Amino acid sequence: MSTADLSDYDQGSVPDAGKLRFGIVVADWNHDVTSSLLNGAMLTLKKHGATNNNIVVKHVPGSFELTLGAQFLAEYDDLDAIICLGCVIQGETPHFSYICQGVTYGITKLNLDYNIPFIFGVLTTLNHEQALERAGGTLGNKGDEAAVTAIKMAVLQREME
Ligand code: DLZ
Repeated sequence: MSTADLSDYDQGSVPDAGKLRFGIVVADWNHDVTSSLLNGAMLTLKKHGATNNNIVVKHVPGSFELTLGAQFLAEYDDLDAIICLGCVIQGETPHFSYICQGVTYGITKLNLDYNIPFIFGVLTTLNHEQALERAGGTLGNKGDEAAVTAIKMAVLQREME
């Protein structure tokens, strides 16, 4: 059993996000879970200084489409970091594994092909309950964690430019 809170980060260590522009691409599959991830990410970005005007949100059908959705954002907008939010829940067939592999590989490739961070905010769980626990439930919110990671990586990129 897991006890880690995904939202348990050192608030003081998060840089100011006031001058940064973020993209969020969110999958509509398991909408109850992904809308909570989106809510967590938005609140966390804003808590650290980002404004609504500097956050672009786009929806895609499923987690498999996150990679291309994120690439569209990178190509057509001027962003400092892109957060990918989705939730893949294991079913009775190997479909789960293929979607997880596809989106993991896709987001990794985007990170290496573009010079901005693409954040992996995808829950991969055995059931719906585990997903809810990690989307604003007892184990925190992976959307918060993704937002903090986006801020830190965007600032790192700017520092090293
Ligand atoms: C098809 C499918 C299935 C079975 N399960 C999920 C899931 O748990 N989470 C998710 O984000 N998407 C799922 N999808 C949809 C795929 O991601 C994708 O949208 C379709 O295969 C079409 O490319």
